[in-house]
Amino acid sequence: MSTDQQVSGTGGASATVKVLFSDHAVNLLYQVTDPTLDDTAGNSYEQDSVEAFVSPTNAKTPVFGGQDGQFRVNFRNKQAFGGDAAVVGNRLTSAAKVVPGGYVVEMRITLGGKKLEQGSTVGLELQVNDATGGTRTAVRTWADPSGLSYQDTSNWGVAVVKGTLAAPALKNSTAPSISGSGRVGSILTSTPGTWSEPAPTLAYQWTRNGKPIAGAKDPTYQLAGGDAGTVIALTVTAAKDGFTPAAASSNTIAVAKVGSSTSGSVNRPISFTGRGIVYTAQVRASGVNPTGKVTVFDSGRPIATATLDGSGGRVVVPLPRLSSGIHVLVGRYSGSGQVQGSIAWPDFVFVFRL
Ligand SMILES: [Ca+2]
Repeated sequence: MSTDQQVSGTGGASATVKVLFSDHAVNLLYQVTDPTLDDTAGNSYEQDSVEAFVSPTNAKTPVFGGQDGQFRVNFRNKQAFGGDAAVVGNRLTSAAKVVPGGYVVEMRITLGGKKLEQGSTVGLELQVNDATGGTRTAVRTWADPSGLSYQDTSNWGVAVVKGTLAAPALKNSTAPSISGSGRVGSILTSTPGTWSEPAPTLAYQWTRNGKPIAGAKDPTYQLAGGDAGTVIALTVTAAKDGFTPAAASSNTIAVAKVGSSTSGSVNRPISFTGRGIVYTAQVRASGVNPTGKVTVFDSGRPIATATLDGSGGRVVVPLPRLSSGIHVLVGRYSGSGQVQGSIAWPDFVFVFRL
């Protein structure tokens, strides 16, 4: 675009301007033709400078609304603002460079949270101030011939977004981390890591063996029985308006198996050869339903095995026919991926010959 509207003076400095919209900002590149550069005036608008007038809402009001701003940058990159400084004062990033026959200015102006998409309209005016000998001798604009752009937005031009806009992605700078003892019942704590943009909105999801744990969405996590013998980690997702969200995962913590206790006894302490005997074992593990096998040893020799069905740790082990005499029976639980093994106290059965 070019500053073809002569607002005051005759001829004078002019600019061609490239306008590029990114997801939540307008980016401007002014190439100014002005062979004699002057910034001796006290008023910044009387120095050789370019201006952008930006109305994210494009409301065309006769006075500035809260989101409307005037952004001025002189050929030495000195900035000045018009509008509500508390709203627009931190929206401008600029650079300037003197080149043969004039100067170049880059501006990036964010739009106060307005998210652009194809077809979005933004109120926009572009201006060049030409200074000579300490006074402003010419003003040229892109669209507004009124000379009132600094107070009346209704004659500003309109920029229409063409094409599609790709939101820049947030990036993780420092990975999240988790710490804790890794014992069932203890609490894991976390730090969320750091991200490429300040103050993103963070979402937490704890994982067990790489899969999300239902409802575990807080910065801390108390290890439950079901976590025993698994690997826990945390995924943090950072989001911010105008950016594509990003996720990063923490270190992992291996959760120790829970301990168990086993008790067991025969159904009759005195029996006879040829009569059936069963050994009933009870395996207990805090917070975990034990699975695995119980093997019954007779004076150190394995004689029968049964598998826990996962319904509370109780299992009945039918024993083979026992010879006459005293038998010392011990049930041994083999443990599982989540539970450590354990051994019952001995139980005795006296078998008499019939
Ligand atoms: Ca000049």
